[in-house]
Amino acid sequence: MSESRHLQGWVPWPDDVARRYRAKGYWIGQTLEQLLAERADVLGGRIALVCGERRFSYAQLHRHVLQAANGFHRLGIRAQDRVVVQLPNIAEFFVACFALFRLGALPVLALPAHRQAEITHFCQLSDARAYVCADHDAGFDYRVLARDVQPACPALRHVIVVGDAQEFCPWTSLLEHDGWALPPSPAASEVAFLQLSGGSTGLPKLIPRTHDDYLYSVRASADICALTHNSVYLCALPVSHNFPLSSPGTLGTLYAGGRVVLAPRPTPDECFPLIKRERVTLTALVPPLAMLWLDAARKRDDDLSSLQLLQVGGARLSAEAAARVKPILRCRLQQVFGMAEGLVNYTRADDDDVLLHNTQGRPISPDDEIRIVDDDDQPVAPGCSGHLLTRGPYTIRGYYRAQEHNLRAFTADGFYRSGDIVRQMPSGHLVVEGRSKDQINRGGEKIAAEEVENYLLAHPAVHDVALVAMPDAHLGEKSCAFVIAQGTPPRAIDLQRFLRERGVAPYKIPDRIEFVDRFPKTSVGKVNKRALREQIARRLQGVIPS
Ligand code: AMP
Ligand code: DBH
Repeated sequence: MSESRHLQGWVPWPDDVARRYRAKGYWIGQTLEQLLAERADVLGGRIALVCGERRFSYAQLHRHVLQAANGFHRLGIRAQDRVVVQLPNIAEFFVACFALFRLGALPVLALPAHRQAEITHFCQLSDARAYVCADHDAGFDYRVLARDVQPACPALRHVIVVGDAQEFCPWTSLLEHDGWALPPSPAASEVAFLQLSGGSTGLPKLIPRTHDDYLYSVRASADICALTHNSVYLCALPVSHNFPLSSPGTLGTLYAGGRVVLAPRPTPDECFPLIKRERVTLTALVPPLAMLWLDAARKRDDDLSSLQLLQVGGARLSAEAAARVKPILRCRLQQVFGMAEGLVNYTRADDDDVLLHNTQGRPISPDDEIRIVDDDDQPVAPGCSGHLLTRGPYTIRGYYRAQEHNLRAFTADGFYRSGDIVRQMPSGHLVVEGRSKDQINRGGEKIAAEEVENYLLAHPAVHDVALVAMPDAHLGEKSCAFVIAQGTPPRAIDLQRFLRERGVAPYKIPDRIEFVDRFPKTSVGKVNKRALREQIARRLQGVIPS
């Protein structure tokens, strides 16, 4: 494969490293679509996907994929073109993504919660040629969003809508013809799609994942979780999120020949009946949802007896909550500590309760390199906490089109600076102790403080702002904006409405706004966010009156 075929703006692994990963059998040269094609050949009529009352066999799913690939191709979508895909938990997500994989075009995986600000940014940053969305979901009309996004994105030629397309291109029109004029499949070493980063600076970053590296993490995850063709995976979290997509998630289930069941919402009301009806064997949740399920399971008597494994990750799970999973849900718990940039850690089936309840697992691969360092990038003593740096066969070497940021986010020798503070047990298990990145983890939804601060600074009555995490019993953390006003302070709800009107995803809108005259400063004169976090935490405890 010549260098010039590589996607511009992608940082590949050094050649010798790539050769090693191939020689070790991590990268096997199969694309994501080829995996599905192979499963369709062998498993044909077995059910792959359940979406409401619709059931797709492996063969049917793959037939739709080829039809959609043809449809995208007829629209002019070619290898390496970017297509922003923003779909709820519906079968069309898989059809669209695998069709784009077949063409070598790159889905950009937006979340349903993203709004005009984020979608415009993804389209602009990636020069997306098309945007695929649903007509509406959870009371939100994505066609209105598309109308706002399109004028700001000159490269965007097509808006494809699942459902009532109004003036846009109907999804079903992509599936109309069977003129098989598809170009050759892409190389598995190429970038397959762009995943999203929770980020900590400026605007969200895009994460280029290759077929080779992603499928390795998927296969290895499926093996660690012992998935088989009898596994039934309930996708309760948003389908495009890295956790339910790959750890081992929906893709791991399809790899194993099992069955994926899509839940429209992650609530017990939606999920418990689905678990019973489909005899679900495993699912993945973020900690606040796990708590909600535990409470609900105690109060109701749904038949959840098919459930064998509950995975919890995305944010820190308390040891107390971890200990409640087995007695209440009568299934095993697995903690999962992962990142869309790559590295994923799992507790293992044979871990004792101490490891299971108190650690976030150990890496997938013997070739995941873990470095735990102090503020000067020097290794800490074994067992001490420090910054987690990592490198390995499925961890990226750079964000997409982010040359300058990459200098800070990666070391010169290619380690990703995760921004997590961890310590490692002698067994290799990691304990997540905190975070050095300027991010709020709102129950698994990551908020880059600087991004939201910039939105707020655009308000004429805001002189300066600092966004910090505040403790929350349900979500673990919520966001609090400390604001220095310019002139008469605006009302908090006016600032929140201002962000909403600018099309910022709802989860990023500050949960609380505190007006102050000045910020505490560190010795070098930076805003002391730690002091602000402590201030709001004390206020919430009632130590300082509001
Ligand atoms: P992202 O880079 O947006 O994919 O988010 C990944 C980040 O989520 C990690 O770097 C951690 O900060 C956080 N995270 C994921 N899983 C866990 C977990 N089990 N415990 C604590 N933090 C987690
Ligand atoms: O939070 C995450 O990004 C995450 C959590 C668990 C993840 O990307 C993953 C597993 O793969």
